[in-house]
Amino acid sequence: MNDKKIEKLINLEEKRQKEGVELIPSENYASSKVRKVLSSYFVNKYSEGYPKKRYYGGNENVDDVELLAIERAKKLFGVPFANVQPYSGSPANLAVYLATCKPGDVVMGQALTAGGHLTHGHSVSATGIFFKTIQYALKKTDVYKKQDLFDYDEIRKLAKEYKPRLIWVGATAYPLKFDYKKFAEIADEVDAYLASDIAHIAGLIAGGVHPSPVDYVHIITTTTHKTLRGPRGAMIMVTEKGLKKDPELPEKINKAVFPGLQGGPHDNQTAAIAVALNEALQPSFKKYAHQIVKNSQALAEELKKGGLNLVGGGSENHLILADLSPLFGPGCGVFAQKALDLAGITLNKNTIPNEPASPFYPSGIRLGTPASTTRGMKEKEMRFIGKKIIEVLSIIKNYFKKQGNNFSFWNLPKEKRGEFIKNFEKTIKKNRDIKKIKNEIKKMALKFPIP
Ligand code: DSN
Repeated sequence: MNDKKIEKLINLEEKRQKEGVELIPSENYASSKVRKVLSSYFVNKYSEGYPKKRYYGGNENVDDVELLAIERAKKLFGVPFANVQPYSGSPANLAVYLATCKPGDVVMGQALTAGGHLTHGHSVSATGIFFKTIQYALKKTDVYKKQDLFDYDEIRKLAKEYKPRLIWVGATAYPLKFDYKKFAEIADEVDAYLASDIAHIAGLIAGGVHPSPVDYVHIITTTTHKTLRGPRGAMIMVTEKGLKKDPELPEKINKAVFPGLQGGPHDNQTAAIAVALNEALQPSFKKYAHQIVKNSQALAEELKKGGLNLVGGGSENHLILADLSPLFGPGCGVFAQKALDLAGITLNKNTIPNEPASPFYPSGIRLGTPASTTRGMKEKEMRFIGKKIIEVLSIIKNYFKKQGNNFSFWNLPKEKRGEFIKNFEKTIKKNRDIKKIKNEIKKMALKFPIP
């Protein structure tokens, strides 16, 4: 390769991924086979349509690849239908709307600020612009207690009042298991389609460590690159229950994906999805999925020991959501994200239930264990990482202390917040303890190669 600039950036990214600890719960390390297949000759092909029904010639190999991916998806999740063409999660979810609703229909989903996803009906998403969306939140009380945080009475009340045509169950920031049966009872009572977006937990379901929605919902969408550990991409599946409700659902979904929303599928991506699904069908993947949860629980325990308030009292899956407002006041997740980044620990700021600040300046952090578990890290490493996170948080605490007793970031005038964050970063970058932690993290991380 002689594109020096891109080569340099690839090398820097490789170094970052190797030397740091990746805790963003939606990220993972795909296998080298998956990465290799992504750059195979399938990258060159156009194949609008579906296997054996294409608009272009030369698709005999693409057909077989797509059929393999479909068969493997059906086997892994126990469903009668799968479409493996969606470019990623958001287009997959939009295709579900197109297949089941007309513009202006009422749909219902978990609010983004309560851990849902933009495409479950947020007002800035096409799903909230072209459809009337009702959003449900989580319980208002005892959110740090280990309990199912969904308020089913409230969800039922909203469903009965607004009669949605489509209800979403699924989240991007929910640390506990889903009770799909309860959502199904509500959807059935109002005769709605029930779609579960399992993007975050697909690998856990495939590995048998999280209950499957397959018996309860009509449609399942998932990305393929999170816990499922494949390439970026997505799939839409229809269950037996979905076929019973609407035998034409598979055809409607196929039409919604192409020609409704997309053009030519990314065949290199389809081939890599097929590889990842095969990997997920192996017994070793079950072990991996179980270890993700064990690691998440070990990390959660360490963070609790360090005094953090965790939503849901801990973790039952791959993910932890911590409220930092008792430490720093509202709106301060960004400081943890930035300081931890400088220490080689990557996670993201996130809203918490009953968020007191805003989605741009949320009060929490979201972290998880799919990527570190892929590297072979176990409970011991999680406890080490947990300790380092608490150390970084106490460095931030000291910085805040120096701003005076009554200091509150959230109370700063809006135009001053950016400047305050910049100064914080400048100071923290030079902090000796942060540098020391970064070296400790690097030393530990390098013992666990990435694929
Ligand atoms: N960006 C994904 C996540 O981090 O959960 C959702 O689209």
